[in-house]
Order: sequence, then C-alpha cells, then structure tokens
Amino acid sequence: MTDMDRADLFSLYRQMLLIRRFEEKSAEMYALAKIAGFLHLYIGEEAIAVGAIAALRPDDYVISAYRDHGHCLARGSDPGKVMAELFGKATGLCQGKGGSMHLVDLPKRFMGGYAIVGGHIPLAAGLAFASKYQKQDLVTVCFFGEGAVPSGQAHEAFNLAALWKLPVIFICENNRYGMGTPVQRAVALYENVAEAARSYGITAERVDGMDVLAVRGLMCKVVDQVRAGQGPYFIEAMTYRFMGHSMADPSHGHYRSKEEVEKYRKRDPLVVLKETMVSQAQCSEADFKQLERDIADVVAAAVKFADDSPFPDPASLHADILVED
Ligand SMILES: Cc1ncc(C[n+]2csc(CCOP(=O)(O)OP(=O)(O)O)c2C)c(N)n1
Repeated sequence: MTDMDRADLFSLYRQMLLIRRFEEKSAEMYALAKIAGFLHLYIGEEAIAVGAIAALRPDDYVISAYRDHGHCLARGSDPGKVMAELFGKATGLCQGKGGSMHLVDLPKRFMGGYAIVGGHIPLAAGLAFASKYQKQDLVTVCFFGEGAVPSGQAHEAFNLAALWKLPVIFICENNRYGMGTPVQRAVALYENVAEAARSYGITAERVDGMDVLAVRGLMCKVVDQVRAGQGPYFIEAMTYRFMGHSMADPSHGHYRSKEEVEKYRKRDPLVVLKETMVSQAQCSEADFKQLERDIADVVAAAVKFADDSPFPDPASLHADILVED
C-alpha cells in the first residue's frame, strides 16, 4: 500500500513516461543523424531517477554520469532545451556545446552528466563538502553505474565522505552490465556492490530499482537522515537497461539472452507503477491514454524547438570555457 495520493502517483508516472518517450524519440533522431556523438539511453531505469529526485528539495544538488537524460528531466529541466542540447543547438541547456553526456542545468541544481566512469563521484563529495562548510542544510545525490564502484576515485570519495560525514547520497544504478561486460566479470563485490561503501563505514542498502515507490520511500528516509548530519549513505538500486549500452551498441543480443531481456521487461517500471495505480488508486485506461497524448505533445514540441533552433555561432567557440560566479 502506498502513502501517496492519486495526483502524486500520476506525477511520478508522468515523469517516467516523459523520460521514456523523450528517449525513444531521441533514438529516432539519432538514426536520422539529427544527433551526433554518443547517446546512452536510460530506458528501463527511469524509476531510480524519478523516485530518488522526488524526495529532494529544489535546492539540493544532483550529479550524474553520461546516461543522464533521465536525471536531468526528472530534475525538471525543460525538455525542449534538453532536446536542443542533444541536437547541438544554441538554445540547448549548454548552448549546444555539451551534448548528450554533458547536460548541466545550474538553476535546477543539476550539476552535470560526466563521461569519465566514476569521475564525478569526487565532485559529488566536493559539492557536499561545500554545503557542509557553508553550513547549508543541502544534500547531494550522485548517480553512477556499478561499473564505477571499483574505480580508485570512487574509493577516495567514499573515504572522505565517511571521514567528514558529508551530506551525500551515493546511488549505484546496478543494471548488471558495464558496456558488454556482466558485473560478475568486472566487479569483485558483484554479489553485493554496497559492501564497497560499508567497508568505509557508510550505511548501505539495496532497493528494487524497477519500483519507483520503493526508491522514493527509501530516499525519503535517507534524505532526512543525511540532511540531519548523520553522514553519507549508499543505495544500490537493482535495475536493467532495456537498450544497448549506447546507440553504438545495437548488438546487445550478443552478450545477453533474449530470455534475460524479456524477464526484466516484465518488470518495466512503467508497468509496475501502473499496476499499483490501477489496483490501489482507481486509475483508468482513459487516464493513461490522456497522459500518453500529453507527453506525445511535449516531446513533439521539444523536437520542433530543437529542429527550429540555430547551431551555435562559431564566434562563440571560446565563450563559457570558465564560468565565474
Ligand atoms: C575511466 C573510463 N574508463 C572507461 C570508459 C569507457 N566506458 C564508458 S561506459 C563504460 C561502462 C560503465 O558501466 P557502468 O558504470 O556500470 O554504467 P552503465 O553504462 O551501465 O550505466 C565504460 C567502461 C570511460 N568512459 N571512462
């Protein structure tokens, strides 16, 4: 049973649906060569970003890796500006100079997507250190894949976060693969990735990352504790990516079986939440159809905005290299 009312449930569903349809459309745009470079889709993992970010205040910090569209949209960034950034247009979140892996939206406190595996984990500790030093009661939430956990800088960050009781929540999105490599071939602690954090004295917990209500429920508890100064927390959210590692990995059938993909597709986070909404909040098929129409309009408007926007002026190439506040 959920403690959320109907409107709250629809809000979570709407955000996940927006991410899903936005990314399906961006895959199409990639195939049409409207989007260049890498494009890593978050399809299948939406419940983690949406559930976790729903527990935050607007002034808390969020930071992510390169699979970042979902976190940015869940933080409330404008879908038109996100799509324009994917298109490399001047109206994009980063004036078209960041692209898919480097979305940043400072007013939303979305501090970026980062392409170096694990490279942003110390940045999260730094953000948390800054807010603690400035005596602000903010938390920082840092999303990364299980492939980032064995990296050296992740351990440096876990150590300092624990030592200095930093207000940071590490969220490991364990989708069981780093590119084409299954977790059990890359991570020694593959049976319980959270042990890496526990070894530094960080409290850690595992959650069903396909269940947005479970993620949100855990996060509401954790955010309160971390904001109250009890030190960092580590969440291992068990999930699965339905698509290839990136659009350059159409052959993901070579390293995982159809049966495996089908097994996880049955636990699609949209389906899981919809079942709860139908059984516990009397939501009807008509409600969901209306939502689909609304989201289709939002995504179509985002594509039109991106398409109609200009590319950056070459004269702006060196602008915004250093941002001074
Ligand atoms: C330091 C570094 N090494 C290697 C890569 C190449 N690389 C890109 S994504 C990736 C897999 C990472 O997997 P994981 O952290 O589990 O995240 P996921 O892609 O599953 O979301 C690798 C090895 C990189 N970007 N950075």
